[in-house]
Amino acid sequence: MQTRDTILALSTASGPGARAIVRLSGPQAVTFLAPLFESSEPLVSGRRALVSGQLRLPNLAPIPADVYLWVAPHSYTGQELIEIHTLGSPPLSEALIARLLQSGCRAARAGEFTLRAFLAGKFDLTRAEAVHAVIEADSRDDLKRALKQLAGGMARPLQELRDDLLNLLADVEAALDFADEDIRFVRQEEMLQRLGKALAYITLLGKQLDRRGQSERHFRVVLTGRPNAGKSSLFNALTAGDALVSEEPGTTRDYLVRRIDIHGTSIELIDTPGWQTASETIGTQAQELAREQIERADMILLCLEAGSAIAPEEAAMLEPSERSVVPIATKCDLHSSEPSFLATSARTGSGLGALRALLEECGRSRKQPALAPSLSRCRHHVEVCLEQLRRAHGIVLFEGPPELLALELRDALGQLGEMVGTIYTEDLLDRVFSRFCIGK
Ligand SMILES: Nc1nc2c(ncn2[C@@H]2O[C@H](COP(=O)(O)OP(=O)(O)OP(=O)(O)O)[C@@H](O)[C@H]2O)c(=O)[nH]1
Ligand SMILES: [Mg+2]
Repeated sequence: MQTRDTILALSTASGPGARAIVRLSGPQAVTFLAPLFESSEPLVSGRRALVSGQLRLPNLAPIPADVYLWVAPHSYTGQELIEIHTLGSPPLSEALIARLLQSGCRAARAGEFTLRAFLAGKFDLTRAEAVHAVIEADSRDDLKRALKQLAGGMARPLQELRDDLLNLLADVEAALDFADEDIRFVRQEEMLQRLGKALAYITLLGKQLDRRGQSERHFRVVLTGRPNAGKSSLFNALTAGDALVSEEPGTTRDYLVRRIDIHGTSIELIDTPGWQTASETIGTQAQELAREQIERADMILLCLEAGSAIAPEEAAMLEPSERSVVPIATKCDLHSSEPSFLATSARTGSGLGALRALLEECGRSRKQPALAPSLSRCRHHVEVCLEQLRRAHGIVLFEGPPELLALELRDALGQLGEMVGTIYTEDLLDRVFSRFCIGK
């Protein structure tokens, strides 16, 4: 993996903007920038520097710029790293990049800055993927999860597990070396106990990954609207559920979740209490929980009773926004006039086919959450590792050959290594880092 050349990329979005940032990473970053940059202060002073000055580019007047510099190995990439912050003008960025390329920089490939950080041992693969997920997150939920992973959610406990297994392997191998002398380094009971601990741990890890993955897999659709709008009836009709329904407004107090499958598309449907101004504590709590559900939803079905005028809070929800809000006319069997929204009746079942088709379509075309590839990659390693540890456990239990035990332990460690990226192949790195955009 080539890291000796100096790479560069525009790391702000291309096009006009307030500021443009050009990043350089590599052993010659300062050498390449120095001839183009004039300042009264020296470029390199200490581990980190911010220097203001002017860019001197051929046939252009001096352009004000701020240069941030991190000295190796104290930077994101572990190399000399420079960020040139200047005016956000596309012809200017192009001229600057062209000049730097001429002097010998190379254009960075997608994710190459983060790849260098990884290769410099700045973080492990699961964190690299988390960086990608943070950049790509397009919902608050996605972002929260990605930030959690970035904070080292997986790396540290995995490290502990690897240390335990490495110690175990070392003991088994030591015993192999002295096999002729019939010395027992670790008693069978202790070995079983240590393996049991590792097994419990990796099982737990698998569960955690599952839980994280679960909310990623389903398309979350929340039913909301005024009290008595017919939300629970629609929920029951779509899920064959048994949510309470009555003519009393305020029937639903707590939200309800049911999973449905429409031609292979998994949808999580959530019934919520009607909007209320109730001041009782339980009502307020329930409203708070419902709001949370709405915030986490991929799609909101706003239930509007056919024939009743649109209330201001309903109109507000229908205003264009980032959220996907779909108005649904309910109880259409009670009204003969043609509603302007998707007309449904929980009682007669009319319009439910169209609603299901809409849910299926939206659920299917939904963008993959940013962490999904990382999760499924980790899941695979966890499963294989679990299988190997089970076999190792069996070998100890039935006093099988220690050579085989060492082999299983080594393979299990290999899986963990691949998961965090201490053992990696170029192919894997390519797959992970090519998902990044250029400049990251
Ligand atoms: N005729 C007819 N009545 C309906 C239909 N859907 C719901 N209703 C009636 O409308 C009333 C309220 O229905 P719910 O499903 O409980 O309404 P909700 O929006 O869940 O109400 P809250 O939970 O109180 O906010 C009940 O009496 C239902 O029987 C429908 O499609 N047709
Ligand atoms: Mg209800």
